Amino acid sequence: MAFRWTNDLTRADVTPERLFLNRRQILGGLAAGGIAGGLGLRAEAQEALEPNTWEEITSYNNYYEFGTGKDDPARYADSLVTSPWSVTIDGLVDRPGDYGFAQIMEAMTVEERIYRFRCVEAWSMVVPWNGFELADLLEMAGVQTGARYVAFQTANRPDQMPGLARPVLDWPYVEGLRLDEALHPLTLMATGIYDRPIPNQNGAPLRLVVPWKYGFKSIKSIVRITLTEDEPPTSWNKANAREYGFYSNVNPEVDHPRWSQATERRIGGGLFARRQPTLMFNGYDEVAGLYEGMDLTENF
Ligand SMILES: Nc1nc2c(c(=O)[nH]1)N[C@H]1C(S)=C(S)[C@@H](COP(=O)(O)O)O[C@H]1N2
Ligand SMILES: [Mo]
Repeated sequence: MAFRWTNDLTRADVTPERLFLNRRQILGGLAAGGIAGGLGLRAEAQEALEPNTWEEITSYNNYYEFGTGKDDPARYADSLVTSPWSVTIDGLVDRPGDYGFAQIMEAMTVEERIYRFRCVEAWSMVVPWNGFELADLLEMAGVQTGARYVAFQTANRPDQMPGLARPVLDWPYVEGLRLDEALHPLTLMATGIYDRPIPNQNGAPLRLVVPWKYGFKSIKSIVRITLTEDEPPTSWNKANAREYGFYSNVNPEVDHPRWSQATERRIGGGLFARRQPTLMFNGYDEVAGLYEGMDLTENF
């Protein structure tokens, strides 16, 4: 008689997918918060931080220097030459100059930061960045008293960036932060994703990541950082000041003039996934103190 395999497990025995996906976090929670915290609320609270896949993070991008389609950067950004690379740090600093990428990496401590990422277009991801705190880089250059803002600029290379042929934005792409925002420990200079060098379409070799602000503040492929006394111009604000403010903090209560910001579509969630609620400061409540006393409807 031939051996006949029988399935001794039923669907009821399958580990609930949610718990399976979060087993690392649950174990982490057990260590940090005890049994109750580990198995209950903690697993629920950390569920949202399960990172997107490498494929999702590197194939659905905004990087208009390579075109405005979501798949244009993945297709065309290979042409960007990222080595050698240097960042000019100037303005109100003690040690202005060109800092080579290797020189920067030697001086900085790279760590992993798993951050929520919320685009102003109302989609979101969770990205496991590798990077160092912008504050450490600024300290290397020596911020002078009188500096109140930090201006950033992306590479401007028409021969390597086909999107620059079209006047979609006033090139080069520029961004800015108030100095206290720039010095906040959450503010990252990302150099990697999933422990691999950051791909060109995500802003190689180094880009800003400000997780409590809309994605367009997180400027890519930075070649210049300037400490200034006055608020610097920013690309999307220049393009449409009514729709894009200087602050651009994630705020579910302040809608974009053309769409709601109350909810977001999580990339990779599937076609029929429910939109999830957008969190104030994208869930990073620790930055609230930076905006105390400010009207965030006016300073959007
Ligand atoms: N230089 C430059 N930086 C940029 C952009 C851009 O077009 N050019 N797009 C911004 C926008 S709108 C978003 S949402 C994020 C997207 O980052 P990602 O492609 O790594 O997800 O990059 C931001 N940084
Ligand atoms: Mo964006």
